[in-house]
Amino acid sequence: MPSCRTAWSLSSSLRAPENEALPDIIKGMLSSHEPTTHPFQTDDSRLQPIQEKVLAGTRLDASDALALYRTGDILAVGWMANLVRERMHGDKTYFNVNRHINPTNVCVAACRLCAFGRKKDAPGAYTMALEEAFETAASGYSEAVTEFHIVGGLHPDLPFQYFLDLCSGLKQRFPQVHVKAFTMVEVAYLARRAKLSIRETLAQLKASGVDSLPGGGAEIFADRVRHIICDHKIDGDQWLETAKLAHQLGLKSNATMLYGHVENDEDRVDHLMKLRALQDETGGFQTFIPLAFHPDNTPLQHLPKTTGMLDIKQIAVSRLVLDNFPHIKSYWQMMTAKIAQISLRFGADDMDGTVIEEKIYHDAGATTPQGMRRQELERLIRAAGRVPIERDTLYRQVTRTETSVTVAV
Ligand code: V47
Repeated sequence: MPSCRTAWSLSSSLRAPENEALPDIIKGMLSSHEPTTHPFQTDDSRLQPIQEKVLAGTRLDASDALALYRTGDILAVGWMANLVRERMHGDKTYFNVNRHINPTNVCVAACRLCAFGRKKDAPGAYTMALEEAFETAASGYSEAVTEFHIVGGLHPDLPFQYFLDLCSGLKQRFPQVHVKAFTMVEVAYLARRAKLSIRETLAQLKASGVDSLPGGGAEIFADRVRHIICDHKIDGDQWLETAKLAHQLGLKSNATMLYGHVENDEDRVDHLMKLRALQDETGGFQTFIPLAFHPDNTPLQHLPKTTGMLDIKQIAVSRLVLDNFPHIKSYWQMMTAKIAQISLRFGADDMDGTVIEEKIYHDAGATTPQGMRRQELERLIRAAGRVPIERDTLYRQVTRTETSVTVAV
């Protein structure tokens, strides 16, 4: 076990690096917030060179990322991630008022990671008629939502037109609401079924009202892992290529990583590095969301659940490695509100939203509530010593009065 004890304190020359090493997308975000200046100590000498890089704003490499996963010193990793988080966002912590809509759970993929998908004739299979999806969109909390988050199964019979009509119908009825819809996996499947190129499929979705894409379906890019957890999905390269095409068409997207199943540290590092490389190219990712695997009711239910230690560490490593991603989200539905709140001091700057109705994690045994009110999200953020900022999907500040919702542009 490494035994060198190092005292960490920020000299003023290191505290405000010239930002030369930071990517352009991030430079504009650097906050005037004064980062933590108290000394910090670690017994793990592997973290010393990483600390120096973080202080200087130098990019971490794959071996640094591995060392971060392998250290037990979660406080040291968290301290560094928090420093980066405060450089970028100060105390600001984002959340949004959104509604999830899952139009169908019918899915041909039968991924071992999933408890949500059903075969067409299986008990519990459902597909919403368009009117039903519109009613779902309108139901729930009376507060005006700013985002519909739409994902579903890979349905073998629903025509592409259903998805175009779903988005254009939502835009007609709720013109002010941002439509964040369809994972890269769904887009690739729709393209195949409609016999269109992925670019043309994305262009038609955009024309019908899709404003951006969620980050799901990325799982873990490594083939070895994908063969075990989701062998009928597009592979990692196809996921990345679809994201690249979306970004080229001007559609922002998020990216996820499903962790805590059969992947190892190297697989996680590989996943982060591939996302970072694509972001260098396109700048189209807004937010990274690590998703903890929930094994209940899946074919992998013999696997243990993730621990709090891994959940927090995953947030912190993501913040440190993905230096070109503006935001790291701790999705409270998946992490629990308590862990998500703590993660706001370990690198996360976003907690996601009100959600209202969540199916994917609850089918897999999640015990979190289905939704959370805006006031409760704000309370959790304030109790973490942070400043809650309601945002829209594009991270513009939302201001509410009794009668209006205004987005700063
Ligand atoms: O792609 C499925 C994951 C994802 C399980 O972009 C599971 O803002 C854990 O991507 N245990 C869908 N995870 C959810 C998603 C998401 C969530 C919140 C915000 C955003 C965003 C995106 O859920 C799937 C898959 O990776 N998933 N089953 C499971 N048993």
